[in-house]
This record gives sequence, structure tokens and C-alpha cells, in this order.
Amino acid sequence: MSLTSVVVPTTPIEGQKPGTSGLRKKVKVFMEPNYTENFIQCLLDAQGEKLQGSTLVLGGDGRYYTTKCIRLTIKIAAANGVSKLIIGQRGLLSTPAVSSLIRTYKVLGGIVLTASHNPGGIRNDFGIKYNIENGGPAPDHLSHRIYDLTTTIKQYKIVHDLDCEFQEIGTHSFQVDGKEFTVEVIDPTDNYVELMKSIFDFPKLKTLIRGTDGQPPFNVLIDSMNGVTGVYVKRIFLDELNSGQDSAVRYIPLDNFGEIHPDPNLTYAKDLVDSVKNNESFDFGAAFDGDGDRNMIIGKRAFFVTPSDSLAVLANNLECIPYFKKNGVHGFARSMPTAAAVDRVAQKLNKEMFEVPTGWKYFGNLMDAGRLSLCGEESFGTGSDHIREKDGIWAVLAWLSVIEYKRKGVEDILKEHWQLYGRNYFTRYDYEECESDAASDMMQHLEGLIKTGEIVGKSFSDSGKQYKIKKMDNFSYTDPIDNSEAMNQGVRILFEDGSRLIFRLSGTGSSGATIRVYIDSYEKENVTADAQAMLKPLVNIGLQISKLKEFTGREEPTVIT
Ligand code: G16
Repeated sequence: MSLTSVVVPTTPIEGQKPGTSGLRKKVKVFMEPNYTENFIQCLLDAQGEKLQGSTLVLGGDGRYYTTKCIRLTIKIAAANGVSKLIIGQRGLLSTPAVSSLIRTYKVLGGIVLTASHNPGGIRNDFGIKYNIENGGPAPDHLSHRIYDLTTTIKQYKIVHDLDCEFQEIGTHSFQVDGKEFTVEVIDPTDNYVELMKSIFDFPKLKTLIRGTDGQPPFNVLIDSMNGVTGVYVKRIFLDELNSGQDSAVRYIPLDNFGEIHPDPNLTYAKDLVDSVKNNESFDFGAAFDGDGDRNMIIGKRAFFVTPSDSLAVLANNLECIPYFKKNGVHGFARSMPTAAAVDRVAQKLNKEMFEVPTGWKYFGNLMDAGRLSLCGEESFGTGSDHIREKDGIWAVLAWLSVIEYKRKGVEDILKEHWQLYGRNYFTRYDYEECESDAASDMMQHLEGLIKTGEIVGKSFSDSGKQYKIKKMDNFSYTDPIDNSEAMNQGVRILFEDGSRLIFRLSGTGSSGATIRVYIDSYEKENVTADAQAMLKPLVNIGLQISKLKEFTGREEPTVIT
């Protein structure tokens, strides 16, 4: 079919600045005239000359507005000289799967349609992320370029008559402005399943899950929270590992996630926690977010593994995973607010250790340089250099590999780890949808404390515990590979005993401001106390110093993880 592109005049629309990972707004904002068109055009323009004749991967978590956005993106990409789009059937591709496809097919990049762990449906959020050639999230300089273009855009190009279905697997060819344009609709799971099979020992994992003559089955409960991982869970757990129908729940992707908040933590994945707690037969539970890059791990009776501990345990046991046996283990990394449990493992194993700002994009350069094998974030992200995104299903398979290797349950593995290394108690308090002005006033107040420096050396006490401030700053980072700088990445209050309080505003919300308070404290001996009780005095001190209640009027956090 021979088609012609047209140029449509437009004007800049305010507020198209990408956050921690892409642009996230309410669906109704994306539906406003030219909103999506403008952003896609700028995202493509930001690629410069490399766009002509390029191939891009396109797909997402299937949330409301995905279909409309894919149709638009096909029309705009074709008009802008893209040669080929690789699209997941029905528009479905998890974020890790996009990363893997970009790397396997060595294409220019990928457009991921998701607002990740944010709720979906017509009244909730939609999002657009861009991933670069290495498969990782757009680095800051590219996001800034996209944003700058949105502030000056005057026109977008589109092929109005290009209608291409993507419900069925197949290849469609068109002539656009005299050039070939192809849409290849692929199975969303094939490439990713192959990758997982090349990393892990599937026969061993199957034996663990099914049991053998000498060993009972290891019963898992995997909750996809109605997000896109459902299609991967079906292939990997139900079909390949034969884990049984009872082992997977909420694995049909829904465009509104069944009206739940697809964020795998103790609050929003409470159904999973309750199911595992109330059913003694489950040995393990895991949940993922909408686009499949986050994970939560729990053991028998819902024993909770903090993401910081999850990272440390995996770091300590990577040799049981064939991929690392073959490729070796280079350094480890974590985001700044993540508790430093993995640092202790790095020290013992004599590996390089990096502390980066919040955001997976900061790990990419280190991986590309061969200095980083495993990394994670307290925000329920864990992953390795097999791709350039965090990877929920990978994390579960990694945990099952450790369990198979050690022949121990989750709780025993954690307790053994703490005995060896001591324990970093960690919790995060989220105050969601605060008034933006109130939240930034609170951050200003904290900045003021940094500026005067008077707080350093002062002691604070609560419930009989005393903490003395050693240092207070706003975290900044210089990338060791390209020397790029990221400033103001979170206010840190560091205490004499190594405990930390961190304050930052979330960069993934779609309205208002979410204040995150991270609390981290290390104990060498006392490793089995209740984390919330243990950290309460520090929480109170944090509230006192930040005046959070006074600024926001909030008595309690909305989420504690
Ligand atoms: C995104 C990034 C993560 C980051 C998280 C932080 O997660 O990909 O690397 O840790 O945001 O979120 P916030 O800025 O809200 O604290 P996701 O899963 O939303 O893509």
C-alpha cells in the first residue's frame, strides 16, 4: 500500500518533562488534543539523524490507552522515516522484554507504554518511556533533550491512513513517502523466555518446584497483579516449570489492572501476603508491578524480604546461577536510598561497589563498561547485566535458584545471611499525593538546614535511643564512565553510628507530590528484631527534623514498606 505523510501544525504543551523514568500523567491528559502526538514527535526528533531507516521496539503493559497510543505511534514513526517497528502481539511487552529485544536485535531503541506501578484505567495513569540502544532507560541528557523539544515544537508528521493491526502475529509492509515501512508483530514472550532459559537451570528449578522422591514440592504463589507479567508467568511457571494452576494468580493482563494498584509491596500486594500467610502449604510468594520490572519476595508464612536484603542475598550466592558461572561476577551497585547490606557482601567478596542516584538509568554505563553484574533498588527493583532494566521474573528465578542450591527456605537463608553479615534494618515511609507546594517547602526547609550546617554534631533522642548527626547533604553523583553529573538526588542525614535518614520527592507520580522517607540502621548482633519497632525512634527523629507533619498536615504515611 502506498501512503503519504502530512505535516500537522501544533504548539508546545506544558508539563511534558519526563520524571524518574519517562512521562507519566493521567490518561485524560494524554487524550488531550496533540498531547501524545507532540511527545512522540519530540521523542523521535531527539534521536537525530539515527532515526532515518531505524528499527524500534514498541509495546507496554497493556493499560488503558495503549491501543490508541500504539496506533498513533505507528502513524507518526512511519512519517518520520523509521523503517521498522517490532510490536508485541496485542501491544504487550514487559519492560524487561523490551530491553532484551533491543539488545537481541541490536536496534536503535524502544518505546515502552507504561506508567509502571501506577494504577491504570481511564481515570488513572498512562506513561511513555524511551529505552536506548543498550536496552536501558533514556539517560538524563536524552530526557532533557526530549523535554526541550516539547517546549518549542511547531509541527508533527503523521501518516493518517496507515492503519496496522497488531492483534495477531505477522509482518505488514507499506510504502510510505516512497520508502518501505514494516510492522512486525511478535509473540511477546518468545525472546524473553529463551533469555531466561539461557541464564537459569530450568530442569533444576522444575525439580525444586515439582519435588522428587526425596524432596517434597516447593510451592510457589506468583501474583502478576493483573499486569503484563501474566503472559510471561504463564509461559515460564505454568508451561515450562510446570508449577501447577494454583501457583499463579491474577495472570491475565487487564487494562485497568482489575482496579488494583499494581505495585508489589506489603500494602498493595496485601492479597498475596494474606494468601501466603494463611496457607501453610505455600513456601514462597512473589508479586510484580504493571510492566514487570519490580518484584517483591516473601517466604513461608509471608516472611518479608526487603529489596535491600534481596540484593545482598543474591550477591552472596550468584555462583549457583549458570549465567554468572559462565560470565563471572563483576561489581555490585545499589541506588543511594537502598540499605547498604550488599556493600558488606561486596567487601567480603572483594568486588567493586557503586552507589548511584535513584533510577535504573544510572546503572547502564557501569554495565556496558563491564564493571557491574548485579544491582538493585529499595523500590523493589533487582536485576543484572543480562539486560539494562530491572527484571521481576529474573529476580524470582534467581531466588528460586538460591533456594534450590541451598536447600533452605527464604527465612532460613535470610537469618543465615544476617548471622554472617549483620543486618541493615530498613523501611520506607511514603506520603502520597501531598500538596506540591507543601512538599517542596519541606524540602526547602531541609536544604536550609544543610546550608547553615548548624545541625551537624547535634544529638536527637527518642524512646531512649540517641543519635548524633555526623553529616547532612544533598546527594550528587558523577558517573565514573562518562563523568556526567546528577545533582540534588535526595537529602541525606547521616548519623555517627552509620544510620541514615533520607528524604526525596518521588519522580514517578502523575499528580501532587509523594514524599519518600527512607530509614536505614545497621546492627551487627541484634539481627532478628521487628524492623518497624527497631526503626521507630529514627522515624520520629526524622519527622521532628523535617517538620513533615507541620508542612503537609499528614499524621501518617500512606504506605510503609
Ligand atoms: C522507576 C525507576 C526506578 C526507580 C523508581 C523510583 O521505577 O525505573 O529505577 O527506583 O522509579 O521511583 P520514585 O522516583 O517514585 O521514587 P518504575 O518501576 O516506576 O519504572
